[in-house]
Amino acid sequence: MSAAATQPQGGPEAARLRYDEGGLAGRRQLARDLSRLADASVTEALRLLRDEGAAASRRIGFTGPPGAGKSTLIGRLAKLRAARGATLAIVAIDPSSPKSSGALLGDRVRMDALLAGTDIYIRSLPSGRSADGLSDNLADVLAAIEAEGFAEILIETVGVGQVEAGARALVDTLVLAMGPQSGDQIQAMKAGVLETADIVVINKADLPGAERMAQDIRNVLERRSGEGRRVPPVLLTQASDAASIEALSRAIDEHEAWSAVHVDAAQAAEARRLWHVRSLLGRRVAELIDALPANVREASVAQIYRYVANLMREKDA
Ligand SMILES: Nc1nc2c(ncn2[C@@H]2O[C@H](COP(=O)(O)OP(=O)(O)O)[C@@H](O)[C@H]2O)c(=O)[nH]1
Ligand SMILES: [Mg+2]
Repeated sequence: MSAAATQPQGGPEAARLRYDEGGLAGRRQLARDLSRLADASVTEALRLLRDEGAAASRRIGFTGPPGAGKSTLIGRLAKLRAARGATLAIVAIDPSSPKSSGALLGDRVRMDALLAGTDIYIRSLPSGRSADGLSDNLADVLAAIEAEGFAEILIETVGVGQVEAGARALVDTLVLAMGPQSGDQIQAMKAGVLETADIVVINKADLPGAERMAQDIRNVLERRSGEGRRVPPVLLTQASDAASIEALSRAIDEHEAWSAVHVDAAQAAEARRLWHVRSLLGRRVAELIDALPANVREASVAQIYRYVANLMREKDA
């Protein structure tokens, strides 16, 4: 068989084949690509991009305040879903500055221990200079992992109310995880994250106040639900309670099934591509502005704008 004939053409089955064929070599290549992406210029990132023809991975995002138990939940969910045969990658965005990366390291050590012996790919990303708690190059990284043919990508982001609406386009299912502390709850309701979440999780159900908080949130969500709008389920989870993790996993599957009927896949894919382009352009403009010569920096706003627009036309078009 020719090499071309063995190239899978898309669809989840093909993705799995491709992943299996890639095996360890594929993983090593992916690790190299991701390391290169970590400090790639936009031009390099575009060169590394392999978004054409890749089957889409199911992307499940987890957001919520630090300490809510996102890493713990993701680790357990990943283990559960991998056991069903899904090829899985985890992307964890590091909220900390380089100085305090101890927290991330702790996460990684715990997650690695939990997932030892499984086939799950884990990658951490620094949140970079973006203010929204997302990594600058998250879209690039997700595209690279997707091109490797993983069936699912679990993404841990931080912060409540910081994931901007556009970035919502990067994931298929967004899980908001909180602990039973009322501070988180009030913050979440203010920030309107409840509206963007597909599933709400009150983790640490073993702690006091969890049940009450879940009920409060259900009330808020039901009051806000409009005609024909989906009301996100509110689940109670506890890391040590396997049944609660299974229930969360089922809720994710149910959201996928709901989306298959109610979400226009082509439109969602388009929104995702456009968000990616927007992210690349934002970084590209920042690169050009950072490198402006001194004499241009002193010019007026409109002049600098035209200068940068011209640079882009010359160098990028
Ligand atoms: N009591 C209790 N603690 C939990 C539970 N899930 C996670 N934790 C603990 O909460 C802390 C923060 O968890 P972590 O997963 O790192 O939270 P993240 O910052 O949201 O990723 C860790 O010490 C976990 O062991 C739970 O269900 N109950
Ligand atoms: Mg974490």
